[in-house]
Amino acid sequence: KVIEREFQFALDREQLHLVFQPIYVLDSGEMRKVEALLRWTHPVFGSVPPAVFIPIAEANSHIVSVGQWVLQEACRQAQQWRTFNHASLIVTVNVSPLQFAQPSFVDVVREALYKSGLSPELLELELTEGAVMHSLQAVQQTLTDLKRLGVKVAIDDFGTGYSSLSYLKDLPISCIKIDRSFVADLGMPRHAPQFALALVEAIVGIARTLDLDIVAEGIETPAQQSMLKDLGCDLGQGFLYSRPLSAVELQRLLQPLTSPS
Ligand code: G
Ligand code: G
Ligand code: MN
Ligand code: NA
Repeated sequence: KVIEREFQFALDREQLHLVFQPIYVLDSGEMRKVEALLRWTHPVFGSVPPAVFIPIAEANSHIVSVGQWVLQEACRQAQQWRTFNHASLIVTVNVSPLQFAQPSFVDVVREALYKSGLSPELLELELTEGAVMHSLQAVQQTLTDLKRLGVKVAIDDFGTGYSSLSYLKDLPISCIKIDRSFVADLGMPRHAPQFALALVEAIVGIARTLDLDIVAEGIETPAQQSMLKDLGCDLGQGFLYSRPLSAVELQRLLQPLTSPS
């Protein structure tokens, strides 16, 4: 209850900020994307995890205005990196089901791009299966409008929802993110690694056929990395490579040769 009330003020009181976790091409080590992740630092409670405040903000609709801010801030930051270094780094932004269902959603995305000057193909929206399956007909129109705008769409936490797989071929999406629970099971004898292997193999096969990017989330060990590479997964994200970084830390990673100021 207190958390709920306090979160209403978090944006106005400038208690929210974004961190960015790199996503790498597994073969070359090139940084291809960064995922923007929301953080809330309360003056008394300290750092409140998104797993706590996102569901609250979703329940009271506050996520809609906060989500708009996240989009604008992520686009602004991505454009800033682009102007003085990395030309083709894609920023990915998590979009909550409620935010995605707003009739104004595509306009909000368009405005974030316009205000920041970011090129649409450098923005990718991460949607969960739940958001996509919620109202398939409305979703189809929104996804078509986003595609026309030039923005990419990824399915986040893939494999954890209850959806049929056939929607993948009917919807204009560009990327599948394999949920980190399956990555965690790889190479862990007590966690049904056979099933995780078969599942990742199947997802990679589907993604290949549909010409989608495939990102494995939550890679923590070299063993997981090498299994995922062998399975044909192109992109990876996780603590093995980098935790989520502040904008300044990420910028340093992008410009290792710049002299200190
Ligand atoms: O950053 P962390 O791994 O703690 O994120 C926990 C959860 O919060 C994840 O499911 C993530 O997708 C979600 N999350 C993080 N940032 C955002 C955001 O900006 N918007 C929405 N809707 N969810 C987010
Ligand atoms: O639901 P979503 O996939 O958006 O969740 C992203 C969250 O996953 C972020 O909060 C991030 O901190 C977390 N995360 C990123 N890499 C790893 C990892 O290697 N292991 C674990 N356990 N969590 C990770
Ligand atoms: Mn995500
Ligand atoms: Na994710």
